[in-house]
Amino acid sequence: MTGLMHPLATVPQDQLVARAEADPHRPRFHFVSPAGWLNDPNGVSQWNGTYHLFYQYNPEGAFHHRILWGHATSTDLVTWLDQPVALEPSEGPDGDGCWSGVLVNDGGTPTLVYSGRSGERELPCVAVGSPDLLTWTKAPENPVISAPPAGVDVTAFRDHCVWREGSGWRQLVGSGVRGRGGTAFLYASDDLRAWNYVGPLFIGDASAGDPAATDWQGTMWECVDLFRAGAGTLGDGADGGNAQVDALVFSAWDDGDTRHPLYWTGRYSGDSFTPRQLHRLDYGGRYYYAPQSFSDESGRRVMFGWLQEGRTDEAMVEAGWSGVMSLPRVATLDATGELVLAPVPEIESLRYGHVRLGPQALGGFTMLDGIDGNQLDLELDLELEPGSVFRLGVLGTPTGTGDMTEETVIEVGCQASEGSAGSYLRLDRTRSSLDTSVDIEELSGPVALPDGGLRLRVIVDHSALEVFANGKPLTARAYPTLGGGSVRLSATGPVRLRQLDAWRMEDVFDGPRQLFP
Ligand code: DQQ
Repeated sequence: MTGLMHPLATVPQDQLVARAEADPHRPRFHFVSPAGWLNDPNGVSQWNGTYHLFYQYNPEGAFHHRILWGHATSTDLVTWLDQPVALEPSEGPDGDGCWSGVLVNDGGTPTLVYSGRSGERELPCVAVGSPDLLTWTKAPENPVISAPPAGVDVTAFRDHCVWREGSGWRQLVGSGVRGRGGTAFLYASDDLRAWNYVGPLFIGDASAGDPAATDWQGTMWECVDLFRAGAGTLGDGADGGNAQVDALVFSAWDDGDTRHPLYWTGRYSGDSFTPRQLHRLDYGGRYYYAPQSFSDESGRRVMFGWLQEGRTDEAMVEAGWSGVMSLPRVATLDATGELVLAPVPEIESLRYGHVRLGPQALGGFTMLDGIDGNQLDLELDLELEPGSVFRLGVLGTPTGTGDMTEETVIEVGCQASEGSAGSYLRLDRTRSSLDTSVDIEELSGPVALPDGGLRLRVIVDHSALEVFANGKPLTARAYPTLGGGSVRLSATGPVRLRQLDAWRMEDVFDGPRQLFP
């Protein structure tokens, strides 16, 4: 621990875990840090069968400062075991923080590439792990790249994507070219220590579109993540749907503002990426930030993201914890060349207390009897007629008159006719909480409803909410004050519920956790 305590470290460290555990908003089947602050997923991987989740961690309190790498392992992607802190700042290039990075297999040696922070400077560093990945030794060569590319005025320079290519290594470092847009700089190396600058993978255009738009590219790209997404279309129809599609995922950042995760589809070849289409990765924007993915031993592309808080900095500090890791998601490519996201099926092992409803027509409010609470997994199969709207209220507190004092509403609307506004998914949090200090901004995005068909998955874990509508995710946070967990359905216009399956979900942590396990 640092000798000097941060002014926000107002909760004594020995009380942080108990404080965090007592918070009704704390998720029980999503990964959260033992207490204190959590942000980006790092070094996500599977090594000899075991899944590793490292994360940006401040055990001093629920604020972003002097970041370490927390570490947890899992054999099933469901339950997690806390492991000792993997990386901690030390005198040198990471003296002020061990920021985001990745894990690679260097000929059998687990190796981390991360951003060391010293003052305002962030530079790539390397650490080598013991065979069990529990102890890490920093490379004497750190920083392994001594400065951003010469002659380029960069907005920032951090976060890494590293892969084996041919007989060498390649690395992307997230950045932005001032006055132009976000970018990822490409480097090559034989040994992960000496890197040659290749060039920008490509440079985004920050002047394209409205900076307030939900798909604005930002002035810097954080947490760049390049991977082969599968065979599909690059969008021009000329490829017959059989083109190799690569995805470049990044988190659009601007001047300290974490905006939203986006991805380009296109083709990585040679030393550059030819972008074809830009998409939103999650309609929750900053509530699913800094995602990182890996290919697991079965070949699935598994992705984690950071669910930021929607409450004030003071409320986080008071709560003793901040930040939730998303459930791991599998990413696949659909026929239109867009990513489809779904929680890994392993999560279903937490389900109990099954209730089924349908088939039936929906109209006014239908309460979901037999299932309520704030740890739920709901699967709905619906059919919407053009112009109709379906609503699912969760985390509701009944008043006794049929109304809800608090309620978080997921809404899906079906396009009325050709040429009218398209079908959409929307989250209405205006009545989520009586606490007026929490964020209630509306979140939404387009969703295709072929023949009116909608597969909706809604996962509620206290303040964490993950919604998937025909594979389009919307992640958010909600902070009801009354503790209600009612669920109800309603529709305007003809909506048919083919089937609803609902389950309660088990906790994944038992027993008290430790800040430093
Ligand atoms: N958070 C990290 C950075 C990254 C940002 C610092 C994204 O490495 O750019 O904790 O949330």
